[in-house]
Amino acid sequence: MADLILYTNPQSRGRIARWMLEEIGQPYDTEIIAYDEIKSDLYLAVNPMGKVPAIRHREQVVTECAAICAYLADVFPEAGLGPNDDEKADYYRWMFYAAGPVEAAVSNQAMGWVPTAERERMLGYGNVDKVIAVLDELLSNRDYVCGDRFTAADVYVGSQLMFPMQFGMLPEKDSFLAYRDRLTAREAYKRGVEIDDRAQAELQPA
Ligand SMILES: N[C@@H](CCC(=O)N[C@@H](CS)C(=O)NCC(=O)O)C(=O)O
Repeated sequence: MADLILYTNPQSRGRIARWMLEEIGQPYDTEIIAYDEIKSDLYLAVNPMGKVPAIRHREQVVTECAAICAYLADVFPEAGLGPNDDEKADYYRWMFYAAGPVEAAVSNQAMGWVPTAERERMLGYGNVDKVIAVLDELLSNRDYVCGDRFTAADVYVGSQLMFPMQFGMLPEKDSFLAYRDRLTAREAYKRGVEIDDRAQAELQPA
């Protein structure tokens, strides 16, 4: 049994953690959690939120995709996916931006909730158009979150952008499409997709 376990469902944000694990290249085991067992006592003991993904590394559990990406980059520095000193500002800034403002703006919009102009200042993201414009400007000026080098921040920021875009929840800006093409060309990304697609087919045989 590996030191590292991924708890996931192939139709979930667990694909983000899977991609990150494939980038890290360490051996790991997978426990597929079906949606009808996600609120079981057994799984709630791993993540009391009853949400996937989670990872267990030795005796410790990490939940939240952004934290999982940052944690793995940190504890496996040999993969070179954490930030160098001069990359830390961008790395943390944009990873937290994607986990906070981007996630909230995209989710609220998908639920059909749009804040009134007076309420925007109470929200961490203001409005969804602003969130998109800031991301567009960032990715129009650089290839990766930290400049010209791929890091764990790209696994997370890229996923927060690619998954909503795939479902029409974010616009297909040129900068987003070019970034997506750079990320999806990665071998680790392709391996992750293949593993999860296979797991999904096994859960729902044709
Ligand atoms: N903030 C969490 C979100 C995790 C999440 O929402 N997972 C969904 C699947 S994408 C889930 O487990 N839903 C099952 C449920 O709530 O019953 C993260 O970033 O990991």
